[in-house]
Amino acid sequence: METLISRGIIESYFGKLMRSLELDAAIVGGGPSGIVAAYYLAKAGHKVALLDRKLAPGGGMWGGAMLFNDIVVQEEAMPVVKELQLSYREHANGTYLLDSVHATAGLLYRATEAGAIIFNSVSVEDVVYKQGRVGGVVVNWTPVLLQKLHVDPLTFASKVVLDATGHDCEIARTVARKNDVRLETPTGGVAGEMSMDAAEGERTTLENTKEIYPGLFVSGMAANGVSGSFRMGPIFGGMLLSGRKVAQLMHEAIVAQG
Ligand code: 48F
Repeated sequence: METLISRGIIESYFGKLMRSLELDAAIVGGGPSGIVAAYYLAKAGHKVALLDRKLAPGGGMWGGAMLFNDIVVQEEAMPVVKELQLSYREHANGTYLLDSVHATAGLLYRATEAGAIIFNSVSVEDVVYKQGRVGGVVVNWTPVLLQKLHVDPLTFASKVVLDATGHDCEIARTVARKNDVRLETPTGGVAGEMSMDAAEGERTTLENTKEIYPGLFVSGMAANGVSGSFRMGPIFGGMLLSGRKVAQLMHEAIVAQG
C-alpha cells in the first residue's frame, strides 16, 4: 500500500514536471491576477504552468483587509467573477462583496480545472534570457532558497513569461538588473509603487498591464509597481481584469510565435 501511494504521487508529479519543460506560458506568482491569467490561457488551450513560492498560492487575496476575510469587487470586473462562478453579494454604489477564502479557493479551482498546472512551494529565481528575449523561468524549491543551500535550479522554457509577483515586481527587477536592459516603463526600470489611491490604482492597473520586454509581461500589482502607480488595498476588480487582459496579450504573442 505504501509503495502504491508513493508511486502514484511520484509518477503524477513527474508527469507535471515533464509537461512543463516546454511551455506556452509561465506565470510567476499565484495572486489573483496570475491565477486569472492562468485560467484564461489554459481555457484557450495553451500549455500553462503557474509557479508560486508559497505552500498556499493565492497571494494577497486570502487575507481580505487586515485579516477581515472579505474583499470588494466593482461592477466592471463582475463578468470575470461570473465566468469563474464565484459567489458574491451586492454591497453599494456598484460594488460587490466576496468571501476572500471562497474567492481565492474558487480562482485556484477554476484555473486548475481549465488545465493550468500549479507548482506551489516553487520559487522563480531567474529567467532564461537569449538574444534580447525572455524565454523561460529558472526554478528552485522555496525551502532550498530559504535555507540558502547551494543547489542549482531547473529550467522551464516558455514562449512567454508573466511577472505576477505583486508589489515586489521580482521578475522585472531581475531582468533589468542582471541584463542591464531598458524595460517599457516610465523609468526604463522598476519605478516602485506609490501610496494608496484606490480609484486611480484600479484604473492604472489595467493600463499598466502589458509586455514590458520581449517575452515578459506584467499584471496586477507588479504592473503598477514597474510603472510607479498607486496601490489600492482590498478592492480586487483591477486584479481580475488585469489577469484577463494579460491573458489576451499573451495569447496573441503565443499565436504570433507559432
Ligand atoms: O501580491 P499578489 O496577491 O499578486 P497580484 O495578483 O495581487 C495583488 C493583491 O493581492 C493585493 C492588492 C489588491 O488590491 O493590492 O496586494 O498582483 O501575489 C503575488 C504572488 O507571487 C508570489 C507570492 O508568493 C504571491 O503569492 N511570488 C512572488 N515572488 C515570487 C513568487 C517568485 N520569485 N517566485 C514564485 N512566486
